[in-house]
Amino acid sequence: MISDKELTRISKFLSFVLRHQPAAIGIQLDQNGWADVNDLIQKANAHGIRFDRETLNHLVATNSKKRFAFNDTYERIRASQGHSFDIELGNNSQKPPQILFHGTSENSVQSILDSGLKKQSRQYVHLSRDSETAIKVGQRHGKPVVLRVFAEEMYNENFQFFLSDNGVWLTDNVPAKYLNRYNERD
Ligand code: HQG
Repeated sequence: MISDKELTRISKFLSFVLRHQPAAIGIQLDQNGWADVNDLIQKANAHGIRFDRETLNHLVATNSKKRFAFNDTYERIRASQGHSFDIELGNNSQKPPQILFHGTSENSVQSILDSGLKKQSRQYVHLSRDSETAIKVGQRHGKPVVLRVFAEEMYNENFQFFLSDNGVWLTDNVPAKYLNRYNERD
């Protein structure tokens, strides 16, 4: 049985090639972000990341954030969000909840409150429905801070929102006027 540590290593590798650098192992993604599963396995193995189809199925099914998805025929795989290049995820714009959350670090807060949330190196700004998720996201960058985004108001003012297959809300940018610092006691 494969260890959790090894699964995490493969998951990080898949995030790297399916979201950011497919060319690093010589695979190609189509405009919707899909890679051929057999090609992915073969080229990953050739680059020293060894796993088989069974392990990949297990990883996709058990991944904590459901980061990856197969197509209907299980011949192709893609990352559900998080890309650093433009792909068509095929999710239609939809009305978000009134409030969404963004987790960041104390170091970035002032800049965000001044200039808004920017997508930085990714295709979208990532938002969550609940503040707990935002805390976890923020912790990746340092002392976590949660920001509240007035998503419905943005939507009513013609900003687009997309819901990824794994439940992450995506939007292009959040101007500072639609943001404030969230305090659980509010
Ligand atoms: C910050 C993980 C200064 C922003 C997570 C964030 C998520 C600014 C950082 C997903 C700024 C970008 C994405 C501004 C934004 N000034 N800093 N104006 N605007 N920032 O990693 O949202 O585990 O690209 O606050 O769970 O942290 O990989 O984005 O701190 O869903 O599946 O710039 O990645 O998912 O950092 O995380 P990131 P993120 P996975």
